[in-house]
Amino acid sequence: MLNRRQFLSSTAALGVGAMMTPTATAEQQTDKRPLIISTWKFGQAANEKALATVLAGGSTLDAVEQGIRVTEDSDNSSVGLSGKPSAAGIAQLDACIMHGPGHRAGAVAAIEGVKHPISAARRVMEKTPHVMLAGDGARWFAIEEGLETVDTSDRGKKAKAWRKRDRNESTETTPAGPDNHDTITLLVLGADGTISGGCSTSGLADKVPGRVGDSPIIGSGLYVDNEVGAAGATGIGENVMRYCASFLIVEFMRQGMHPTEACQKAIARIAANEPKDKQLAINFIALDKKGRFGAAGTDNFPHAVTYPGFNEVLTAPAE
Ligand code: SD4
Repeated sequence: MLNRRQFLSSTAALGVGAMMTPTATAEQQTDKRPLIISTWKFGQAANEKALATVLAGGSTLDAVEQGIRVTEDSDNSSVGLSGKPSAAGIAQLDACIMHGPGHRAGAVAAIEGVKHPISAARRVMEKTPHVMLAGDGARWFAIEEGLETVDTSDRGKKAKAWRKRDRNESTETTPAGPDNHDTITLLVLGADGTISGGCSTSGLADKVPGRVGDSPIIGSGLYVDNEVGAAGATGIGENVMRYCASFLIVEFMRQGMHPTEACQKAIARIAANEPKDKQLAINFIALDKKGRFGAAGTDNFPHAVTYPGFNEVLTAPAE
């Protein structure tokens, strides 16, 4: 159950008229399917594609992949090839996908020059006996699979340019800077109770080449348990992956917590272990098998919620 502050924040984000629309917001629950939740305002376009995919007969897994591809295609600074580069001037992308039935998962980490890392992650899950491929091997696999790639032969030139620049001129080296990180994480609950999820990111801007964040790590940036629900993260991966936060949220939901409460509880657990003045910059979304959904963040956290008849960006107030 939401407290009054959370409820007001959700309804304020909807606008006055929208308070009269099918109000999953009062209880953050709906019996409509598919139910889709994703991170940030840019998640709304991804949700719309995910919804259209299911309505056209696609699976929840198709919905995750097609939805996330929209964000990977869009011109933004934190997902896909338009994402801000690593310290060596090259975008290294992380993504994973998970499908509840069979507890299946696939991931790619620090992959370069691949337009749709989420599709590469799905191929890893479906076409290999492995869960994660990284770096050059992941790129090689994506090329073998015929996925769209771009030329990366200028990486040496880019790295050289980076070494020459005045490093003090960049503010992007601050890991918690406002525009240097974001991730699309998207969760779908289907009509038959199937749950799928995925996430995709370029990670932190100016990261040390080879750095891998939480996003492709099953249990950290994403976790799906078809009996319980799913959770996903965005924010500074180093503050998520040391706590297996998405797994933790699903386990809290297994104990009966509402997804919102489970996300809040994960933040509280992490914050209690970290220095008081540390900027955590972590945000979580979750949904459960009953169609309850929620989010929480250390800052005000916009997230997109979509189901037939409802399509809004809600804001979870800072914890
Ligand atoms: C990472 N979690 O690589 C990602 C970045 C992110 O909002 O989501 N930032 O650490």
